[in-house]
Amino acid sequence: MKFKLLSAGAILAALMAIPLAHVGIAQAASASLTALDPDNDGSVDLSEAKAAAAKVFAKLDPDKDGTLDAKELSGRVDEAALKAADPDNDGTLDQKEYDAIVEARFKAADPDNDGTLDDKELATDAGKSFLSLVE
Ligand SMILES: [Ca+2]
Ligand SMILES: [Ca+2]
Ligand SMILES: [Ca+2]
Ligand SMILES: [Ca+2]
Repeated sequence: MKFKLLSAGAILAALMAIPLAHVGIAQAASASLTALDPDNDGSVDLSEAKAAAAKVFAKLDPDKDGTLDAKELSGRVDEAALKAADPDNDGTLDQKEYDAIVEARFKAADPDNDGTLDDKELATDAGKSFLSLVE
């Protein structure tokens, strides 16, 4: 009888551990990753990054002229990076130019080169510099 009670307790503990384990996994993913990972596979691929970048681009472009000037970029891209990313040299980034920086920073943040960024990669300096463009 005592043994049965213990087993019931053990089963109960096991049952309770399952949802707790799930919560643990959910909490392990950063808010940044969760927001950038609509397919919920635990990493950001380039198409998810570009979709997020397009949303940020629209948000940063209140005058809707299709380009971001230094003011609209508000520190997300510093002067040197803006120059480097602005081959037509008009002092602003259009969506294509913005995408190109996003892609370059995505690749820089992906040292294992598997085409996705996991939470660990997002937490690096390169990962943060990528995040500054997509959130
Ligand atoms: Ca994903
Ligand atoms: Ca604009
Ligand atoms: Ca330009
Ligand atoms: Ca990776």
